[in-house]
Amino acid sequence: MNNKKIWIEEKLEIENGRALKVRITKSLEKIKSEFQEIEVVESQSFGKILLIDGVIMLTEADEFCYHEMIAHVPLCVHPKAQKVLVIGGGDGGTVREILKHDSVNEVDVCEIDEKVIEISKRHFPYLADSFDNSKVKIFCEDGNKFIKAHKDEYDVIIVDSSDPIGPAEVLFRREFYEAMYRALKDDGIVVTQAESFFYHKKIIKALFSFIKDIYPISEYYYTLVPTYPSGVIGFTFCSKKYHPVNNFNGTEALKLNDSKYYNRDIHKASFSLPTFAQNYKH
Ligand code: SPD
Repeated sequence: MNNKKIWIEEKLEIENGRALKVRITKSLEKIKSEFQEIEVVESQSFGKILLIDGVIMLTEADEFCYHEMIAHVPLCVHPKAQKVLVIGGGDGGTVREILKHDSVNEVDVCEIDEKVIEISKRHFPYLADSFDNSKVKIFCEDGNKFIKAHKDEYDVIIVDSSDPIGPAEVLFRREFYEAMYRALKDDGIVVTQAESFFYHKKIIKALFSFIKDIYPISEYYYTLVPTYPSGVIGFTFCSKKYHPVNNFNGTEALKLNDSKYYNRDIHKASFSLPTFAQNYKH
């Protein structure tokens, strides 16, 4: 992106001819890592924006809608999550939310691209400073390889990935979900970024075609993020024991007193899908 360009236009194969356009005012930094192109721009209405390969990862204005929901939903269902793994999440927003749960005493972060962490520390310290917490251990490794080396270890695994193109493609495959199952303790929960029910029916259906064979409980929930394609993004909820609504008593949720999106009602409501999307997980 150069300084003459005034719009970000996200055009992705998976968006099927649709694009999101955001007016930018300044290019702040752009680097090419071993894996991808990483950019930070200033925008007219959404504050700073982090892009990877031209795709919006987060904006300052609405990142909380995503990070609160990917972290608090599993951590308010699990009765005592102590050890948590984040795969991806190099901006630090998901870790910031996980650290709000007192039961958590270790957060391992497996981010393939150390440059994402570096650039986030420079431009989004209110997210990436979470990596300096003594409970956090960072592994700059391939998540697909990392997960195979861990067994019966995690209470909660959160996959905060980009889209299934490029380095994250492998994170949408059956073998990766099987490996996460083995890395979980007996009552563990996995939550993964799983795209929009408006635009990505094929991706969601493909995920559930194998998730439901692997995990006794598999559900889909969503959040609203204006700067993601269609304004909606969802998550898989894969669990060995706890159901996200039936085993949710709200006690942990009540302790979160600075959330801007997440609350007990949103937790339950986010699992209620529009009629057209209800069969995507069958
Ligand atoms: N279509 C873009 C989806 C990106 C989801 N992950 C963003 C990372 C924010 N921590």
